[in-house]
Amino acid sequence: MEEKKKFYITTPIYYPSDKLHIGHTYCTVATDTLARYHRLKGEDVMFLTGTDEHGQKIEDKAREAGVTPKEFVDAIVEGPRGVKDLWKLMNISNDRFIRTTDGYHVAAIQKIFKKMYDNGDIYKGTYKGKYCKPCESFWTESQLVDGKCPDCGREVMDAEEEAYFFRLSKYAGRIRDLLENTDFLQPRSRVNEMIRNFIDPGLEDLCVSRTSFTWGVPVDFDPGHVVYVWVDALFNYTTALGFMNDQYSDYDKYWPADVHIVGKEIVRFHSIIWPAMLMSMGLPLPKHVFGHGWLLLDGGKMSKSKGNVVDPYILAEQFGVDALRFFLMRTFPFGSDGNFSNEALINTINVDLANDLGNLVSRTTAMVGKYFGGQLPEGSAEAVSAQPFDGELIGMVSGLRDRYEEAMEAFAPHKALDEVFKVIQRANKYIDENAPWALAKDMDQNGMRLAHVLYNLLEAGRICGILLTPFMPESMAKLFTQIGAPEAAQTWESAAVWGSLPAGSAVTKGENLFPRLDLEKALSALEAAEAESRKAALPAVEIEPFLTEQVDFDTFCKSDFRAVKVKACENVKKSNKLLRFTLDDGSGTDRQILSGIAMYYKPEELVGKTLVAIVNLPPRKMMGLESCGMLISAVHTEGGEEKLHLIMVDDAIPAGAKLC
Ligand code: ME8
Repeated sequence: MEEKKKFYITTPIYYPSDKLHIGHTYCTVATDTLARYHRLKGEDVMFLTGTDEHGQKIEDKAREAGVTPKEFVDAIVEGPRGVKDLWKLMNISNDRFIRTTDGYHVAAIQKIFKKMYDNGDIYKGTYKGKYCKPCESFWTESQLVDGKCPDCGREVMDAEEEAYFFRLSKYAGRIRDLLENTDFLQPRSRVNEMIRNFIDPGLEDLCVSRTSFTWGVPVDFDPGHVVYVWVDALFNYTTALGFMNDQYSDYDKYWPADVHIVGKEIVRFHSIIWPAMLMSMGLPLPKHVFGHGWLLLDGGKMSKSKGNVVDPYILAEQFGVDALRFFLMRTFPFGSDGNFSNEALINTINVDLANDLGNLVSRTTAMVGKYFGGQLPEGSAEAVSAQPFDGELIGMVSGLRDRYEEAMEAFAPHKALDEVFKVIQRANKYIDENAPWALAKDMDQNGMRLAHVLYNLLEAGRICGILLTPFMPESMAKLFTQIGAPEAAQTWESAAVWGSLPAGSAVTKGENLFPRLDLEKALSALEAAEAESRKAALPAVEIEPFLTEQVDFDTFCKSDFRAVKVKACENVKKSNKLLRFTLDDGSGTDRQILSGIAMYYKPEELVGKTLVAIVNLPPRKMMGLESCGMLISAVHTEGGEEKLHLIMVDDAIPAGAKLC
């Protein structure tokens, strides 16, 4: 038997410092779609994803959270709604998941580091320069942009310490050649960026160890040093196959990778540092690195720190996993930046999925049901009184697989979808051109022609369904059931063979694959879900920390707390905070207290209530009015909202009673 073609594809391994957002989901869905496409073609695919769990940022975040770094990353990777849960929800078909804290990986990294040290490519020196903590990146002064990190634009800090260096400069010529003269890095525009920003200014040796924190792979021959997180991270692509470890044994089978899919800000690591280290190790280079663009929100990159994250869980729950996967691949040309918006998502669902694809399937299956009881007669595949538009549709559909394949091979899933949707639109037009409802008026005369028209529509739907499977696996399985396509008519081969659907297949009009959404309603449901989830993410009830400083008894006894009865209460003019209280404090003379609680109480609710006040504070003027004392209330935070309750006491307690 002919050996299957191997295809090894990877996503970046995610940094679990926060929950993942729709930008990360974009990258993984794209990679999954490509992996599924290669499986559809019958290839032996290895699809790797995982998490990159070391580094100072994680160490810092864990300290802030009061847990160990491992506990911190475990919660984000394995915990509810964590990384693994998200990939499961999004129907990501990775064959393997690596965590860089896995023991086999850590041990392999130590061996790899030692090997590059032994061959002279790693040496000890002193690191002086700038460090961007959020990006875990070292920079030289000349690489900074306006004194800030060139990747994220944030402040960098001075760093100086004894460190190991990798002789990146030694590989500058070979890297330039790789970038300029091969198709290693794609799209081509990324090559120009790399040459201009990094190769032309001159490659400097790279600092590859740190001593200022401990959360990393220890350099086993020099205690105190941990391996730079990017060295640790990049080699995941090989250790996850079993390179320098016994955990797996697929290295010889799958390496070199066919493609690493990465976001544009990490192209530098994958197209310069990574090949240089592989050269140093004497290993073959991956065939391609593809640098995709960013999903932007309001023109800026999404990031948790900017607070404009879009939660993929909410989007998938509101609109369905397949609709979300489709939207990400359909809307943003892979390789360019794109603006994410909820409106665009809803519109794409309505236009492409509900109108074009959904309608084609539901109209066709409904008509097969209505006119033929759900089964076309034998012979309906044969041309009956052929019309020019039959040829046009069949011609377009027959060549679709090749056009789609060309786009997918060029890492352009958006172009592949463009081709499929041109066919879907053509097929919908074919319905109108043939007016099946008119043909159905005279079944004796036109019955076979009608059956042929419907067969052509089912065939167009089937072939589009096959090619859409990598994008929307679950929905396309439903489509095949509805049009009655047997397994043999769902294959890649059959997508190039018009007429593969047996004419008498059982067709059923099932549920609408993609119901139409009401834009306004969908948007407000989304906003409500986002607000709910933000609230749920906040601690339920938060109380003020206890004071550690003690107060002696005599001082405490100096505070004169009294029960006071509200005789009158009103809003203070021109203030939206202050209420003015007239109080009976038992002395026979009214007491006036002003309190900034107008957002919590209406004045009329308080009249007649007995409250607690401290009455021996020095009088204060507020908005020109004198306040003689302070009302006591309880405060806490609930679901992120500040709550306040005045202390009210039993009516049995007379005004003026001392509290002690
Ligand atoms: O970079 N739009 O991890 P990471 C599109 N651990 N893609 C986005 C995005 C957005 N708004 N935000 C993030 C790392 N990404 C390293 C990788 S690989 C050996 C180590 C993409 O979690 C980003 O471009 O910060 C990157 O490709 C991926 O998400 C992981 O980012």
